[in-house]
Amino acid sequence: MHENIRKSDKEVYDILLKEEKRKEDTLEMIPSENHTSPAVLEALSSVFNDKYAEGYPKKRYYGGNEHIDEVEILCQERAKKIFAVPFANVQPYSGSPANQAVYFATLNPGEKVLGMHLSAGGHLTHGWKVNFSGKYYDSVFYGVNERTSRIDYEEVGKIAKKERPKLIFAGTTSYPRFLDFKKFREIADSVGAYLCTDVSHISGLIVSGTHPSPAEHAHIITTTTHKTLRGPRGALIMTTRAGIEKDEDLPEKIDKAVFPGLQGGPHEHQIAAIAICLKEAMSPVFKKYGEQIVENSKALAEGLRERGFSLISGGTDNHLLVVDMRSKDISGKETQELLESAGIVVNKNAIPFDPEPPFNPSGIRLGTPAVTTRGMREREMKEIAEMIAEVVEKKDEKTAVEVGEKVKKLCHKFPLRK
Ligand code: DSN
Repeated sequence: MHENIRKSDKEVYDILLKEEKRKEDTLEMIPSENHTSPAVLEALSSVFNDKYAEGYPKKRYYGGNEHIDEVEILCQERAKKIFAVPFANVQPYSGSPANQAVYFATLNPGEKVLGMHLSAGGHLTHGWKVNFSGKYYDSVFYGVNERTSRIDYEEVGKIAKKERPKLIFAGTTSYPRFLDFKKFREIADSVGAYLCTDVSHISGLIVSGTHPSPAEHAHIITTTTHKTLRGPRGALIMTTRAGIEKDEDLPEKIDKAVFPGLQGGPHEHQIAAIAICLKEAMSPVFKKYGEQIVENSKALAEGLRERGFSLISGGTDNHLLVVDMRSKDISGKETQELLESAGIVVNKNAIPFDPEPPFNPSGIRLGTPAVTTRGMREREMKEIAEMIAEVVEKKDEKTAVEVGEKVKKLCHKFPLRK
């Protein structure tokens, strides 16, 4: 493996082998990460990398793009089919630029956007004040209900009526419950706003039928392609039929916002890899994978609850859990560090209404997409819940290292390279 890298750059080769070993030997439980297929990784290192292709298929600024056009059109067609939408731009480099392009297409600087507050589970690009979206646009927020930790749609409606945003983002990074896209659309319609659903975290669940689709409700859909969708790093921006009914120029505005508004040459190796991941996601095997992600998430939730952990909103409908570590008298940061010593990779995370600062928040976020890719099921989730409990209850490095041996054994039963 990697013979060319080994011959040409031993330093990078050695680091790469260490990263491969780290992945092989640890449980990846960050909900936004996954293990991509060899086909996706091969496409990323293919000759598609070499080509400049500013513009769009059949309208490029450089020659020699006949095959690049073929692969980009194939990717667009697959995206439209799998998400049941009439238009897709497959060029965004990643999720943040995809959302930035949505702002360019729908708002003028200074106009108002309503998004979910970061501390309640939203994303930086949904209006956070230190992000471009909060600096160059007038951002206001909705959160979750303090008692239930769930979105209170009536409250979101009231905020929308008071603030009258021109764009509403419905999308989350650490919200364990279904999103009600129909209700979001009613709210958007009540103030004449565009509704953009950023489904980056859940797009793999949507295409496998385990989370309701936004296709009938949103005007615009954005998603990264490397989370539950299990593809390369990258993103898609799609407009729905409703989006085009609201604004027939929306597809053109989005294309122009991506190029030349925001980006230069598209990463065609990334686009080829997205095309491959979309084909993989159309298979019955992927449907089962999506179902198993959610089954595993529920099993992990049950295992943790049985061991006395407090879960934000009481449980999960999707691929992730947010755990309030105050239930075990330990901070999110300390939990992350101890679990990492045991080979369980998680991220510290704010909980709704967190009294602690973001660098040392009260919670952690756990997700099942990557361990499900390894083939693990409910039984292993119960085992993982036990191991997490052992580490955080004992709170010492020695236990963490001992549990680390069990983690390694479990990982080796479910190898990444089969
Ligand atoms: N960084 C991503 C996540 O971990 O959820 C969001 O962009």
